[in-house]
Amino acid sequence: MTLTAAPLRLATTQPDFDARFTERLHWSAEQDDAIEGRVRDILADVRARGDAAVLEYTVRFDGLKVDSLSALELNAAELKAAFDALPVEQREALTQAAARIRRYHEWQKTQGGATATYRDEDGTLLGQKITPLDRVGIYVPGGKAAYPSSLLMNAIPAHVAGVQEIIMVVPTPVRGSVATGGTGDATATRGERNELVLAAAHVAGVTRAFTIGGAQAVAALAYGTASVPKVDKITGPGNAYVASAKKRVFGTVGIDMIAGPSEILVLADGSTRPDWVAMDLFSQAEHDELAQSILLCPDAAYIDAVQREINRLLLTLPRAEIIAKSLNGRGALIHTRSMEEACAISNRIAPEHLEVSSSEPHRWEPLLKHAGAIFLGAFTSESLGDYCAGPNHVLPTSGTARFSGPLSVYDFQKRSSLIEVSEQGAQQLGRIASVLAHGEGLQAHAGAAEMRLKR
Ligand code: HSO
Ligand code: ZN
Repeated sequence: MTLTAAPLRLATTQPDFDARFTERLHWSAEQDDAIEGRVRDILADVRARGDAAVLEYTVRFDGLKVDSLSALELNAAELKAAFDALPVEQREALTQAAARIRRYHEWQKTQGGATATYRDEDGTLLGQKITPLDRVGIYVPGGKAAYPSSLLMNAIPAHVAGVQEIIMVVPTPVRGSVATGGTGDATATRGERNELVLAAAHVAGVTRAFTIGGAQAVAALAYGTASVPKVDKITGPGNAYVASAKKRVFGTVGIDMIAGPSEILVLADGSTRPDWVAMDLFSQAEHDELAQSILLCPDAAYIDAVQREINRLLLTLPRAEIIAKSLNGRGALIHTRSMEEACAISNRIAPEHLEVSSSEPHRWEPLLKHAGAIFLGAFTSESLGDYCAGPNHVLPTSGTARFSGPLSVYDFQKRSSLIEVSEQGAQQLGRIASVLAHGEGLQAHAGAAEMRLKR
């Protein structure tokens, strides 16, 4: 059987367009009750027994034979050693990507306002102060989903925000363990380390790491154990167990978004080489069979040309099978009446990544309201944004760009209000507060305000 990829062909003029389009877009994060139950138990166990529980789960799931968590800890010097051991080409690429990501987030920090106050007519001082979180945990998935670029995208904004301590957790299962789909009888003291991830951690300012993963690692970070310090926020992608654990510990700690499969939407006016567009559609499809790649274009002949390039290029890629499943199951090539209509449909989708592959990207950009990141012009491939353009690649998926944006420096800062009432200010505010407090039946509130009134 030969592998083919044929995204669903649709035209906005067809009578059943809305129904077919809506059906294609649909994606739901199915909640697996069995996973939820197991995660609840693991969280409770780590909360009660700390290190001992984390160790047991790591031995059981990852196949590591160690008897203390300290054997699974990496300090700053060890992370640096991983960096130093890399080939020079990788060291340079990581350093250059990190520098661009850092520079962007440093600029972003200056755009989000600063600690500031103003004074009322009555002398009352009001304002807000911005402070970084003290300590954050970054989850890095193990195995094939472990991306050094994602580590940079999570850790650098935290570092730029001024977070004092950034702790990484990354599972390093032994081949043949439960975590790698084996029988669980492996016995090694060190699992499969992803050296690029460890090196990226060094570049991004991570000073401490534990080679633990799963719900047990999330629990350790959220509750703290004798070895793993309790953090204030946990960010970073993970499998269904990790996502479920993060949702459960939310409230005890902060969390970032829960990401769905990757998405790309290309809005094309037909001026970009069709092989470029085909490869861009592949670039997100290759992440995941459930990833979604969509082309919107007012030129039917151009859509045909992209489909021809899809046929030609597919088999050149090692991940052709994943790409084909993604494009056949969730992809779409949509013929629109106009670029304006294409923009309107893009807004309905609210994609994670939106490429405006047009000779006039700035003509269309003002019409685009909902997208995690917008890539303007034929040379701006989404993959450059994934690695090194500078802005964050942790983006809202599954239409959540309607109400949220990229991971940012602001996710690692918080604001506190500042209030200083003068004696004069206390007279007027005291009277207002007193009336409202009596109305709420809260006499101590009223008393606190009234005692400060001049008799
Ligand atoms: N496109 C992914 C990020 C990534 N791509 C990492 C390559 N490596 C986020 O949607
Ligand atoms: Zn990507």
